[in-house]
Amino acid sequence: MKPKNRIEDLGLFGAEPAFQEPLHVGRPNIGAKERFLERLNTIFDRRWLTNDGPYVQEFEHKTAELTGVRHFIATCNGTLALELAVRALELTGEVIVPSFTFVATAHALQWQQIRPVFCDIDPSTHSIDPRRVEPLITRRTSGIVGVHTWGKPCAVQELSEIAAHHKLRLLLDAAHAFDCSHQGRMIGGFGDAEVFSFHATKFFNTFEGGGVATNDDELASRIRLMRNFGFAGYDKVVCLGTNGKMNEMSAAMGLTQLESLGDFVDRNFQNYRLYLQELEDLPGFRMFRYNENEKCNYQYMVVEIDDAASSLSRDELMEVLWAENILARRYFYPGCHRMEPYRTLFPDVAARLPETEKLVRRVLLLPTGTSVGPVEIRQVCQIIRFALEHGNELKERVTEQTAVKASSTRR
Ligand code: T4K
Repeated sequence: MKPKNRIEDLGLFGAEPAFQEPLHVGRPNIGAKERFLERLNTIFDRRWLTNDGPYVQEFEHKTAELTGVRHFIATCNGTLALELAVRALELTGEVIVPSFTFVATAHALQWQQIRPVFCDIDPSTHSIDPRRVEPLITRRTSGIVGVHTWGKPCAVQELSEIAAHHKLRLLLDAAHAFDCSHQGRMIGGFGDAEVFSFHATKFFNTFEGGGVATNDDELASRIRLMRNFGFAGYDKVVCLGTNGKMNEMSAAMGLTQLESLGDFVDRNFQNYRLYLQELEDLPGFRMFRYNENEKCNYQYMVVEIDDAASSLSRDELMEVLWAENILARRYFYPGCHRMEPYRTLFPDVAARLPETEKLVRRVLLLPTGTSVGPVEIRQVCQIIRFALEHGNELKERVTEQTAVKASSTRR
């Protein structure tokens, strides 16, 4: 990999991209492949593929232990886990939720005819701002959903107090926060229940998968029933349910990945530190910081670009990076409230989400995880630094290029 030291070295102007293979945000962590394959063989030998099999039970036991909860119910994905928790908690009417989240958080509510009432975020944490929750509570409100964005715990104390005071349920979307802690307690045991995602792109994956963690015995048994069509035994259905089961292959992947968790965190942490060291002094750049005194998976490398102080906007920089095969992402652009069906259902809601509106235009996620190391990160950072140091020149060149293209099309 050669450094890009001249404008004409950039992929944006037709040069070879810095990376032959795309550098993704969310390239899966794999772990010990041989251990997984051994487990796969065991699955075939046992001929037990799904429906609360031995690997799922072992996986639930281990994840309950790791998250410090009495019950961990494994599911086929995080979205289904959210839907099950919403239903089992008997949420109805309106639920307060941040708009700055993956759209699954809002969909899990709307899917069940519950109105997501979008709340603004605290710009310093990127999570729901508890100070803005109370004004949104109405007679129809039944709960609050907080999201531990990027794995950094949201304001669980404040949200718990508000929920208790107004007799509301508190559900936490912990999709990003597996193996993270808050004030020394593992994420999983806060609120009425917490929901994890084990999607391929997550720090810890089971191909597709998820789970609900809770200390509420009754809620846990309701979710277990609902996860399996409401069956309480052969031929006996006791409630409405769905198919939210995790299969044995996913659980085998989960058990294998649990054995490598420490390695995943170490790599992410080293990557995080290197990005900070390389980029934190850039004008207009704000690096999202984790609390290093807590357990954290460091899975998301998040920067904010303030175009008033930086020579390139977030989108301009992203274009430069994509042309180098560095597929940086702008999660959760444009915000749930600007996606359908919410955009049509609640056309005026953007006005009360100023911080969300600002953040979706600034945020950029850079590649990290076990498929990325110091060599790649130094190259990514060199390109970012070079592009920002030559931002004006770069924009002029793009304008010239566009003008040339336009005139040749006219001809
Ligand atoms: N709540 C929150 C706060 C969430 O962030 C999510 C999911 C959920 C709930 C719902 O949980 P799940 O139902 O998904 O378990 C991705 C993921 O698909 C999604 O799981 C995740 N959040 C979200 C933040 O990111 P996309 O549409 O950006 O991902 P995708 O699948 O295009 O993957 C990103 C990049 O990763 C790809 O460009 C290529 C690379 N990749 C992806 C896969 C699947 C690979 O290299 N290998 C792979 O196998 O949403």
